Amino acid sequence: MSVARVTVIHRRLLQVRADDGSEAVARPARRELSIVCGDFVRCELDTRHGELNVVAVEPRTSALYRSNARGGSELIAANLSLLLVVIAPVPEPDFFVVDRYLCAARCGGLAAAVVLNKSELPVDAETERQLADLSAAGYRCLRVSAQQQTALDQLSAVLPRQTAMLVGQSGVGKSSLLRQLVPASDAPIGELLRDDEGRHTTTATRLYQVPGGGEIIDSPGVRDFAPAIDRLERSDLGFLEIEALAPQCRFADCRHMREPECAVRAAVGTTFSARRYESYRRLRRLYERLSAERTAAGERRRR
Ligand SMILES: Nc1nc2c(ncn2[C@@H]2O[C@H](COP(=O)(O)OP(=O)(O)OP(=O)(O)O)[C@@H](O)[C@H]2O)c(=O)[nH]1
Ligand SMILES: [Mg+2]
Ligand SMILES: [Zn+2]
Repeated sequence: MSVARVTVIHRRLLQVRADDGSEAVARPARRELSIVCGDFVRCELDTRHGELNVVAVEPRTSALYRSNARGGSELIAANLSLLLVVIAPVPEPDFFVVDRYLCAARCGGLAAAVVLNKSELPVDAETERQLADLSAAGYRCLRVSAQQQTALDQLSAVLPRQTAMLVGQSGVGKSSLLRQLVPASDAPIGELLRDDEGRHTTTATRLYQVPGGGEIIDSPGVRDFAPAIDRLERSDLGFLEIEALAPQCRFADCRHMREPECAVRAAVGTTFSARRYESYRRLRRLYERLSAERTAAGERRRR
């Protein structure tokens, strides 16, 4: 029995990498095993069929989860240490999605950074303002260009000893960055599909080894993202500004919505960006709606 790393999953077929770097195809031995990219799995050779079977998943050191539409948690990837939230001047960034990834990272025990790719293109004033607010809040922001190969050393400098994951909207250049960081990384045919306009788009979450050390995961582009609600820190939902301000609120269980003497609301427009606060309010409402739906679904099941 040996432990291997899951690099990619195609339906019920996994690709796993052994310590010596060799890759093999494996199959979960049981249906109930929930396995994602980045998992360490115990494998056994089924000598009858000559197949590798995954018999168990090792405990995860960290994980990235999202909420599905019913408020359930879905695991996206495991054993990560750094989330790289990629944006670009085009397509137009959705900073509410950026915030939610940053919250999921914070609450999942991962470091996070915002990466502005295509930085050789003009960056509009609104994007500049949002990046300045995120920097002021304590998030690391990098500016790179995969195409011009600008400042990629800043990105590769953070990768050794990390398992980083590239996330963000489709078309921001995640796979282009990956190809710069891992030159031998041609994603296998089938994982790159042409979309309606003939563009390549990534369809599988896959882990690669970075030549200079560390690992990096490329993932399909998203339109939206909601962190798993049961993983969010109740008081601040993962917002760094609120984490810092909340101890000064009058009530220990302040939700920073309508409560009196709320230090968070008092800081809005000065040290706490109004857009970030609006982002918090939207996530808070989503959190409460999904929590209520889950409670109702639980009660229906009990009846
Ligand atoms: N101008 C410019 N274009 C870039 C840069 N990096 C990537 N692109 C282009 O942006 C487009 C999308 O790049 P991808 O790397 O496929 O984007 P992605 O984020 O992987 O997209 P999905 O796989 O659909 O999520 C391609 O046409 C790239 O050539 C850059 O630094 N500057
Ligand atoms: Mg891609
Ligand atoms: Zn408060």
